[in-house]
Amino acid sequence: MSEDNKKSGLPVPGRRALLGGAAIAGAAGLAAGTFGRHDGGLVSSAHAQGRAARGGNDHHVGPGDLDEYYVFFSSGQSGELRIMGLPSMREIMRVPVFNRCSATGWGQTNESLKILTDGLTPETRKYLANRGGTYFNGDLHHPHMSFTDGTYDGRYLFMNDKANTRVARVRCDVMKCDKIIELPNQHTVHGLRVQKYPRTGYVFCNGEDSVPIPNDGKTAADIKTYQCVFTALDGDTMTVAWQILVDGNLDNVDADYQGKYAFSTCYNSEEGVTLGEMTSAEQDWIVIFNLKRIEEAVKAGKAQTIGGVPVLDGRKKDGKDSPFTRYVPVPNSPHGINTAPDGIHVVVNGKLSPTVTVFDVRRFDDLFDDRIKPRDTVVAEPELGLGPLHTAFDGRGNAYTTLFIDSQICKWSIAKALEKFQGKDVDPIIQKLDVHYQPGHNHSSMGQTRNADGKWLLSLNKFSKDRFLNVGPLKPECDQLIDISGDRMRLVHDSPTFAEPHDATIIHRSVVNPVNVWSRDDPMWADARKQAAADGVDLDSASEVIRDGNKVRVYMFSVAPTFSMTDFTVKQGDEVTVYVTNRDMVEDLTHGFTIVNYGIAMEVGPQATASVTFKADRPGVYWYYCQWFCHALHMEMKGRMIVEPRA
Ligand code: K7E
Ligand code: CUA
Repeated sequence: MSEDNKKSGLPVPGRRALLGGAAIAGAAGLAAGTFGRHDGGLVSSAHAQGRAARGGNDHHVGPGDLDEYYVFFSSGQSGELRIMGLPSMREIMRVPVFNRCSATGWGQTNESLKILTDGLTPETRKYLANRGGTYFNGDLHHPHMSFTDGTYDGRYLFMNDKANTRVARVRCDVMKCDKIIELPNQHTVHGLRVQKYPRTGYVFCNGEDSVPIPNDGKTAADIKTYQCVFTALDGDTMTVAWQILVDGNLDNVDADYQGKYAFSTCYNSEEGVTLGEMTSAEQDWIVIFNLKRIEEAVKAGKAQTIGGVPVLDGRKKDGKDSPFTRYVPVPNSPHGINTAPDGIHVVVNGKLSPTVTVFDVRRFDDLFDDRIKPRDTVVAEPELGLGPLHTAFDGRGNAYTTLFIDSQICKWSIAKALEKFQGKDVDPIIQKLDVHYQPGHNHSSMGQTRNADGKWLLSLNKFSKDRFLNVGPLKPECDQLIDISGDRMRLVHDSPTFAEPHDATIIHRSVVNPVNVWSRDDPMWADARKQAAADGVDLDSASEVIRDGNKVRVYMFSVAPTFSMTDFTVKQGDEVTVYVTNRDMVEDLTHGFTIVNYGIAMEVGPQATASVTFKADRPGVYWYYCQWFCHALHMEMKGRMIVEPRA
């Protein structure tokens, strides 16, 4: 029972009556096939009765009120991280990561370029040398917060770039990206989750596509030389701890609550390169990684160094398992893999199979010691509906699985699924709820931790079709908020989002504690501090132009509504670096620095320093101005850059 139900003192429907109704809905769901709308009537009548009568969660957040949860959303091919409030579903902030950002200058400031380029492999650096030094796009799928002792600890968020094989870290104190690393040897990184216990620790990264290692073109046509890689990053240093070669490919990943295992789904055990080949086998598998054995082997020097990182071999040889991995067959093309908050069960979602496969992690020790067979780790395999992709949990023993093809969320009982697998005549399905339409990921509040609180569920739907005003052929996604605090799911809110939130993490606000103002000695502008010291100027108070050959460094500060320099002069062809320090200490007082017709813009947060380097190759007068509204005289917060023509 939820807090709200307890408080309201309303009777909660008996489990027995509920299951009776659910069983009928469930059976109808399976029989009616693909596009049934079994629960529509229930939902709207529930809505009409109103929340008070039902005793559900209140999703209304009034003006000035704060949300109870942060939602950290991915943005898919937009490449950024988004922060929403739940239950209001208001978008609160966007954090540029793999994209470029016009507002903040991400991808243009020296501080962001350092983060975007430092972790690239030498080959990529070479490739990007004449293309601005960094990629312009990213495909951010999976944002996950660091853990301590099985729950979120508020330190970092980690996220993958499927498009350019990178992993980024966002600092939760300032909500800015501080590290990006490209994974060597790997081609794409898709599934990403973190070590839950004892802490993060590792960030687990699935390679999805296979290429030769090294990918230098010598064997490009020979698909037998293609190889898929699994990576464990060290989340503290953002360096590769180890990699391991696997058979097949890798899709999604999760970890246990003991700190012993990570496990990934594989949808291409066929190692095919066309759709037909990839889906031809009746079964694929999950790979289980034995972290302790891998660590010991790396420590004992048994790993090969490839691309500068230690690599072990987790492939089968002549049908025999490696010490590091076990492959467990599951029905065709599994997708999501989700560890339940009970710390015991892991749910693998069938995608092309109407089933989910439930594992008991306590059996993995026996599996690695060869005391049981791979499939002996399976404890349930209920049939839920068409296109199961991802599963969320409420901490009360229920699971919520997205059915992509059926456009539904299926709520089911883990305990009942286990009983059914034992041969008992029970139906694990409790309720099916229509969502609109084609859900991918779904998420419950705190549901990926030990502290799942069973209040809210988000369904991230890939298609919105008719749910919003028509905006042309490109439609938004549709994220739906579902109240799961009662015995039945209740849809309470639709929210459009731009391309394309795959995944989200719903975190109670008590865990997340960002600052309001930067600390002056933040590492973000350590290079600027170093340069200023070398130039003998004080970042906090300097208004100076330092000439160093044809390199010119301009130091200024800002206090609303002025820059400390009304103008500065450089020569055509100079390489100019402008450092702006925001001396305002007031919460929410961000300044900016934009140079007109030079394509230059950056954000300068309160107490922050930001810098940008460019070639002053256009002579003339160019006004610079502050582009973040900061004062009644914000329009007047400007000055002139004078570029003297070369004779
Ligand atoms: Cu879209 Cu998590 Cu990349 Cu499933 S993944 S839907
Ligand atoms: Cu400073 Cu607007």
